[in-house]
Amino acid sequence: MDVKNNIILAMDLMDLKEAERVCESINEYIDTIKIGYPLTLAEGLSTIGFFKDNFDYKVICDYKVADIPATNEKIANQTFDAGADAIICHGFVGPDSVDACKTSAEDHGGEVFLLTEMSHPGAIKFLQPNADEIARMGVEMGITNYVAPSTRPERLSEIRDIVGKDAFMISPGVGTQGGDPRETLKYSNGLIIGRSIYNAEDPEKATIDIVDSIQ
Ligand code: NUP
Repeated sequence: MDVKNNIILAMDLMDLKEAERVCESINEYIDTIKIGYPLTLAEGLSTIGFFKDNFDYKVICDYKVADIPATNEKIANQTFDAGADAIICHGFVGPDSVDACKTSAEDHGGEVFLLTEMSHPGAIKFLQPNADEIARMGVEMGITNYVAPSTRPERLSEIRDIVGKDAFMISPGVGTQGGDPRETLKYSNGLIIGRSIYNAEDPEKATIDIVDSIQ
């Protein structure tokens, strides 16, 4: 996936009109948006089509799919049928569950991102001890897109070593959660940024500042 300015907007505002206003103000700097449960549950699955039709964005659905294969397949099919370009799935549920999302993505000409380790402090307890294994599973399964935490550059580096230089890795945790954009891009291909942009007094200025800081 090609991401303009290496920035993916994490749009977790839950009012579509407000989300639209933010997107209008920063439209010239981004071409990829990530939506998750907050906006989807508030405004519906049709938000995917809204961003595609009105902004021509690539839409990554952060549904962290983590169920049995049969249910993962249903979730992923719904997501791609609604127009998503990619879906994020959890790895801890194991290869069969991940494969259901991967197969759905392939059937729809979409992409799957495998979530390895998460960016929040609590991820250290259960996810971090297994994240390398999750990444290795992804490699064995032929997965080429990964999500890994910008809040822990040393872990980003280790996960990059596992998935290899050609894998496409995107990283949440930039800004509000403490991750540094420049440091993150030493290992990662894209920054997932939400609150630092959409909660900023001036989202356009916040975006320009980030773009300038990574030049
Ligand atoms: O490990 C993860 N951490 C994380 O923050 C995996 C995620 N998908 N996210 C998501 O990235 C989170 O749900 C939010 O949508 C975004 C980060 O937003 P912010 O901290 O920049 O506001």
